[in-house]
Amino acid sequence: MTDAQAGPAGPAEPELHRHFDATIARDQRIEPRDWMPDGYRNTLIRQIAQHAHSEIIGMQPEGEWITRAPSLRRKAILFAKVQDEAGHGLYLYSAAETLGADRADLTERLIAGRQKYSSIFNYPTPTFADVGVIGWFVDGAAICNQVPLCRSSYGPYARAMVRICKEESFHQRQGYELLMTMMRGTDAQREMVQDAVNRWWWPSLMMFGPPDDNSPNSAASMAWKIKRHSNDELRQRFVDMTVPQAEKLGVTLPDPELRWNEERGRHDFGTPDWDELMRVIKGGGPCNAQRVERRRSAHEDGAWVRQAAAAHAAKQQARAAGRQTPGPGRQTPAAEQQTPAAERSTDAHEGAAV
Ligand code: FAQ
Repeated sequence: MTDAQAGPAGPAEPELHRHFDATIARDQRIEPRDWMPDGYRNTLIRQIAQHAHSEIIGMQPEGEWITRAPSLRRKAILFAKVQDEAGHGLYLYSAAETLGADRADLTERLIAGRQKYSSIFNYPTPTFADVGVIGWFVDGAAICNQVPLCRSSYGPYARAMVRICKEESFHQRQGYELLMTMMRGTDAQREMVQDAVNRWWWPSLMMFGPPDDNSPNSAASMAWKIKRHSNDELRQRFVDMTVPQAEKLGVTLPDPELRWNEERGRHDFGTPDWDELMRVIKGGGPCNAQRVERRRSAHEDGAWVRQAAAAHAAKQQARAAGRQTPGPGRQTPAAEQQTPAAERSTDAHEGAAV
């Protein structure tokens, strides 16, 4: 950009817009300090916040099994997985903060029902096979959806997704390994796995969102390269990936229309119940009220941790201000310079409590 194009207060908006469009067209990343249109910023905040909320609420269905896991090994694995999900939520809230969102405000919106989270976490987990099927289907669907997000146009979101996807991939394998073990067990265990597969299959297909012809955000999100593939394309990839895994496991996917289509080189499959998806998104799923209420009470229970951390941070700041001209030989201890990390650890605490 030449100086002639930039006014005294910097470049004019049309020029900034052209620069933004050119950056997207070149497949380069938009970073927090770059100019971006309001629509791009708001779409990202909406999607990243929904994604973060999903990770945090998503700790609940499996978390219910931590105290009831059938062995120490399974308990340790499940504990680590649920803890990873807390971490994913925190990376994502941090990514939303780079866009100017306020984390406390996002949490308030979730609790007040003004921001969404994934429909999938509103279904119950009555048996331990549900833990395995969540790993296999839900983390499997998350991988299909999120690996392309590693190439999303917004830098902090794309970078957060790299680590998240590595961990989701591990989660999916642990779910599949758990189910393999159960399938080698008794008839009752095999029935338990099939029952969980029957209950989670259709809700897992709904995770990818409404069909393309009824997805109001897709056109803009794809033009901005926030989303790289359509909802239906990712749903199809998930089906194609999962069918051979189901065969190997020895379970039946509950869809009479599911079959290989030689011509397309892909599977045909039935239509999910889109009315059910809309009902669950609007709060009418089997566990919506319970999930949000649990999140609200965890947030309230964590209030004292946030207050203590804020008081600690204020004390550190006051000390640092009084020490602006340190005497000879007096060094500022490294730990005292890290107040923001101390503040962040309260959120980690709270996430872990969910
Ligand atoms: N549930 O126009 P579209 C995980 C909403 S993380 C609830 O197609 P878009 C890890 C949508 O927000 C799972 N709401 O929207 C884990 C929009 O609402 P609005 C979460 C849904 O954004 C594993 C409206 O419907 N993953 O699983 C759903 O272009 C195991 C219209 O839809 C992400 O968030 C739904 N299923 O596409 C944790 C990935 N579908 O605000 C624990 C990132 C749609 O306009 C255990 N997000 N809606 O009123 C995305 O890729 C996209 O946001 C989509 C939706 C694909 C979810």
